[in-house]
Amino acid sequence: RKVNVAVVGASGAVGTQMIQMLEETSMPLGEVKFLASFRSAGKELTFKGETKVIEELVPESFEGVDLALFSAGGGISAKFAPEAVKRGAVVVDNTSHFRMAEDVPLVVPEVNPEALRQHNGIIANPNCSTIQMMVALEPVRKAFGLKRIIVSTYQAVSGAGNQAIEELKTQTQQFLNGEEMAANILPCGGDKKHYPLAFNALPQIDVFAEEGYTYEEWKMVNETKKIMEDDSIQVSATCVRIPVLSGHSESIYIETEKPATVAEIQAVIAAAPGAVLEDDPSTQLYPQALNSVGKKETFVGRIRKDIDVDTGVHMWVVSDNLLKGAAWNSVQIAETMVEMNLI
Ligand code: 11C
Repeated sequence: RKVNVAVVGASGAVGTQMIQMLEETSMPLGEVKFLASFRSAGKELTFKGETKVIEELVPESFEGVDLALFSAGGGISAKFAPEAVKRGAVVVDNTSHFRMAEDVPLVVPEVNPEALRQHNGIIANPNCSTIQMMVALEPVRKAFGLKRIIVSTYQAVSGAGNQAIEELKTQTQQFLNGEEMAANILPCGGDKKHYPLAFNALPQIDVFAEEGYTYEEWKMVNETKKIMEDDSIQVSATCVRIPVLSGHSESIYIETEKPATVAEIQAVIAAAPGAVLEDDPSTQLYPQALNSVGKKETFVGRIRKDIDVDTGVHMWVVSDNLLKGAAWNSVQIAETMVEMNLI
């Protein structure tokens, strides 16, 4: 059976990659339509060599749609995802709006595909920085148990959208021209102060929340426990934006239940679905943001034991935040659901 698809938010940084992932998907596609709010409706895009006009998003847009991929902000998902479900569509939502709702599965297909069976119409795609950490750590958790995670991220600007990408490019040019850098968006559109990202590192992604952590940091904490189905795992995060266009990098420290050697950790990661081991200090092989762009996998390297803690291990984890972190994970969820006869 062919799957009729609606993409909500096709002109954004994630939406553009969503189109690419749908062009490459193994799912049998029926009609594919692109939807956006009044402002972007009428714009044209190319899908599989054909020109498509972005239609205005209204509740009736979802008549006859089997799969709706949302990536147009939490407010749009809150309003229109239930409308899509009401009309019989399965929604894969890339925003944070439904992620922690009890009746909404939060899925990384390599980690918890069985959670998809509990869906009530909406499946949430986790935050990009959480997804790549899950791909790297699930094989370690399965083999050796996982007590604790301390992660510091080095996140690319594309996670903050197209306007933020443009802001970084402009600031870079301004800096090189000896001009003052204009900052109106980053670190976070929703906060009062703005700082340049070019030639800088900003320890703020999203707004501040409880206990001095930002929402991005809380997402990594809460989503990890939900995806790994274990509230006892201790997680804390520091999320930092750096002047990289795409590819999030993460320095991850873990404490396992059972001690494991570097070779044992390398072996389980090398064998894990979706993960690629790039770890050889003797040839300076390690994951790099630039090399991850356009790839669906999560790259893991710099695996080494902590100097003091017997069960402590450090690693460096990199993935394309717009692909595995967003568009690919969403389409992969849909492909998995088709395979499981859930769409
Ligand atoms: C970033 N992780 O890199 C954010 C973007 O909850 O889906 C994704 C926000 C989200 O800025």
